Amino acid sequence: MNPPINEMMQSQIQIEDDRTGLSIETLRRAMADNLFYILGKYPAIANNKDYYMALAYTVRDRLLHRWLNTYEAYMKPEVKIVCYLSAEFLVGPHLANNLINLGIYDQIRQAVQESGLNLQELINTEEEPGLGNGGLGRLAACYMESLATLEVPAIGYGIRYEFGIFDQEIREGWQVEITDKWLQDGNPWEIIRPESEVYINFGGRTEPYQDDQGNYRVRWIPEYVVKGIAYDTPILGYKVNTANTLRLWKGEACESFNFQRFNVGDYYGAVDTKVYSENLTKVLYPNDEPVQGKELRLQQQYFFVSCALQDMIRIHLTESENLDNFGDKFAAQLNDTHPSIGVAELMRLLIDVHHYSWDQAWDITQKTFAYTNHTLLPEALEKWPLSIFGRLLPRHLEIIYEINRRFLDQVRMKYPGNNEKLSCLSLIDDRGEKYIRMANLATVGSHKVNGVAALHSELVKKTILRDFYEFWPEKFTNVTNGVTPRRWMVVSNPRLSELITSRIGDNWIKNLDELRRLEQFVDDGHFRYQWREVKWGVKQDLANYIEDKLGIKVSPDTLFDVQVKRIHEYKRQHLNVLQIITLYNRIKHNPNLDFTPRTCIFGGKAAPGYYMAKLIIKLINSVAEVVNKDPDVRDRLKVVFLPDYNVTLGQRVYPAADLSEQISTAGKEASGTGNMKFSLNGALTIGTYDGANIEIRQEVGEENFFLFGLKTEDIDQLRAKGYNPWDYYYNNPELKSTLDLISSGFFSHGDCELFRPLVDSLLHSDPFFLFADYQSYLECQDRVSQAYKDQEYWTKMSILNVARMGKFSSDRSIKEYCENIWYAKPVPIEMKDYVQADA
Ligand code: 475
Repeated sequence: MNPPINEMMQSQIQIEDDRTGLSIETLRRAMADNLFYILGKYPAIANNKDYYMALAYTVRDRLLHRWLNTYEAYMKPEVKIVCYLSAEFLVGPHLANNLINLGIYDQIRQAVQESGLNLQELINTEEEPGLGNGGLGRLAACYMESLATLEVPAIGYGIRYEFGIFDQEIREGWQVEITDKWLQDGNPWEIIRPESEVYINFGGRTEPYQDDQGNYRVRWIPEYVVKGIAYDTPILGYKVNTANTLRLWKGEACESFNFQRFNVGDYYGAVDTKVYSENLTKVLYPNDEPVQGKELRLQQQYFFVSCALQDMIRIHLTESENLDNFGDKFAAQLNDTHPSIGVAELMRLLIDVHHYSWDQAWDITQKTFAYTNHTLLPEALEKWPLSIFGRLLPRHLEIIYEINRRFLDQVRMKYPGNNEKLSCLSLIDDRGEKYIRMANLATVGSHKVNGVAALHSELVKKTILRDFYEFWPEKFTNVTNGVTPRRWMVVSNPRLSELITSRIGDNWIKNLDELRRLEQFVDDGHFRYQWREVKWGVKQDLANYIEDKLGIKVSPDTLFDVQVKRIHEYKRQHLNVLQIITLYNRIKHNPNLDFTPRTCIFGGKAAPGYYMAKLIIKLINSVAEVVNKDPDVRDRLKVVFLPDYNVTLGQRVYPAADLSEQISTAGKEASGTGNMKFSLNGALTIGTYDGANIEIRQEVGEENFFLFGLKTEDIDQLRAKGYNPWDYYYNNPELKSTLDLISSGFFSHGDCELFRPLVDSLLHSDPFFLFADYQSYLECQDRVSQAYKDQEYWTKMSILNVARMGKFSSDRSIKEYCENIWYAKPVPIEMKDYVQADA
C-alpha cells in the first residue's frame, strides 16, 4: 500500500454518489430525485411538505452509513450497550438537528436555496413526534443525543404511539384537545425492522411441569399473544460517526392466532384480535392523572419492556453462547417506574426460558438494572391493583411474590420483629385492597437508584424511599439532569451561538464548560451591545410569531417574562397570574406608575382530566383578554398564552426570554430542565429554592439569580404548625384585592362562579402554599423590574448566566451515569463502506 498515490488516484476517480455526496449540485439533484421517485411529485405540483420530505430522505441517505457501521460495532461481545427504557421519548423535530450534527447545515441551505426554496420554511413544516408528556420524555431525548455525541453505545427502547401527546387548541380561553396525527404524512426518519419481531404474552395461567432432566419448571400459558414490530430512528451524535438507535415498538396482531380463529370460521373474532392488538400502542397516556385501573397502560408497559428485553437477549445470543454475561453486555436504565416490570420480566426470561437458577438470574437482573426517580408527588407513585396485575401477568405475580419473600427474609434478619419495616418495604401493599408497588420493585431489582437533582435525591432518601435508603445506603446516588446544547443552543438559537463562537471558537458545543471563557468579555461594552442586539432580534422573531398566531402585538423592548411547562398546581402558574393581576391593580390605581413594561408569556398543556389545570389556562386567557385591551395599561403589560406548547415551540421561546419563571413549591419540582434551557439562552431566573434551581443559582452566582420564597423545611414547619391561607388573605391588602377581583367576575364577564373552584382551593387549603410565597414573589419581581431598567447591568448578568451553564449539559449527566451507574465506555466508530465502488 502506498497511501499518497492511492489517495491521489481515488480523488481523481471519485464520482459523487447521489446518495452520499455532499456537493451542492449532488445534494440538489438528490432532492429532485427523491421528490420524483419517492414522493411521486414534480416541482410544478410540489408543496413545502413534499420538499421537506424529499430533503429529509436526502439527509437520511447521508447518515445510513454511520448508522449501519455503528450497529455492527455494537454486536461485538466486549462492547457494553446502554439501554434506556422509557415509555416516553420527546425527541422533537429531527431535520435541523440532524443537519447540525452531520455538519452539513450550510451545504444543505445552499442546495435548497439553489432549488428556489427556503431551508427554514422546510424545517418549519416538520411535524414533531410528540411521544412524551414533558420533562421526563424530553430528558430521555436529550440523553439519547448526548450518548451518541459521547460515542457511548446506546439503544433507546420505547413505544411507537400512533397518537402522541394531543395537540392543544384554545377556544374561548379553554384548552381543547385534538388528536395528534403525527404519522399521517409518513415519517421519513424511521425504518421498520420486520426481522426483529417479538411475541408478547398476556393473561392466561401458569402451570408447573418437570423437564426431561427432572427439573421443576413453570410455563406460562397465555390467553393471547401480541406481536411487537420494531421501528428504528437514528440518533446522531454531534460531528462523530456514532448514530445510535431509538427502537420503538408497535403492537400488531399475531398471525398464528388470527389464522386459527379464521379457520374455524370466526372472521370477526380474528379481526377483533387485530384491532385489540393494535390498540396497545395507539395512544400515549397523559401524566398528572391517576393511572391505577388503567389496564391498557400496564399492558403498554409490559409490552415494550418485554420487547426490549427479548431484543437484548437476541442481540446477546448472536455473539455469545449464553446469557451469563448479560449484565456486562447491557446496562438497562429504568426511566421512572413505568418500565420497572422489566425486573420481573428479565427474571422470567432467565428462569423459565433460559433455565437459569433463581440466584444466578437475580444476580444478572440486579447487575443490569438501575432506576431513576423523577417525582415525589404521591399521586404519581405507581401501584397496580393486584387483581388487575395477576390477571394480566400471572407469572410475573408469582415472581414478584418470590422476590418479595426473599427480600423480606433479608429485612427480617436486619430488623428482627419489626413488622412496621416489613410492611413499608414490601413490594405488596396489603393494608386494604392489595397493590404492587412499582417503585419498591424497581428499587429492589436495581443496583443503583438516583434522583435528578441534589435536593431531590436527598428528598428521595428522606421520604418515599427512606426505609430502602436505611437498608441499602450505597445504592442511592444523584445525577443532576442536563440538556443538550446542540438542540437547545446551536439549533434553536443560531444567532447567539454564532456570537459566542466568534469570541471563543466552537469547542463549547461539545464541551460546554468552555462557555466560562465568555466571562472575560462581560466588561467589553461592544460585546454587551452585540449580546443585546442578538436577544432583541430573537425577541422580535417571537413577537412576529405571536402577532401572526394570535393577533396580539408585543414589543421586543419590553421584558419578556416566560413560563412554559406542563400546567400543574405545584408549578404554580396561578401564582404568576396573581402577580400579574397585582401589577394590573397597581396600574389601575396609579395610571402614571413608573413601570417596567412586561410581556408575560405562558405556554403548556394540561392533562385532559385535570380540571384545576384547565381552569388555570382559562384564567390566564381571561386575564389576558382584559389586560391586553385596557387603555389604562397603555401597552405596559401584556399577557400571552401560546397554544400547543411543544418542543418546536420551545425552540422559539427559550432564546427569546429575558426572565425564566421557575416558581414551584419548594420540594415539589424534582429538577426541572426548562430552567436550564432558559439560563443557557441568557434569560435570568426568578425561582424558588427547588430542584435544579438551587444548583443553577450556585453555578451562576447568587447575585445573578432572583431567589424568593420558602424552602422545603420552612414549608414542612408551616404545615406542621397549621397553615391558614386566610391569615395571608386578610393581612395582605394587595393579595386580598387580587383575589376579590377574580371572585367578583371581573375577568369572567361578571360570572362569579367560573373561577370559584380555584379561589376556594386557595382560600380553604392552598396545598401548594401560593399565599405563603406571594409577598416574597412580588418583592422579588420588583427587584427584577428595577434590574431590567439598567440594561448594561442586566446584560452582564445574562452573559454570566450563559458563561456558567457548563454543568447543565446533558453530556455531563451522561458521563456521570457512565461512570457511576452503567460502567459503560465510549466506542468510537470506524467507517467502512458497505456499497462497493464497483457494485
Ligand atoms: C419532573 N412525568 C421534572 C423531569 O427528570 C424533571 C409521570 C407519569 C407518567 C408520565 N410522565 C410523567 C413525570 O413524572 C415528569 O415529567 N417528571 C419530571 O421529570 C426530568 O426535570 O422536575 O417533574
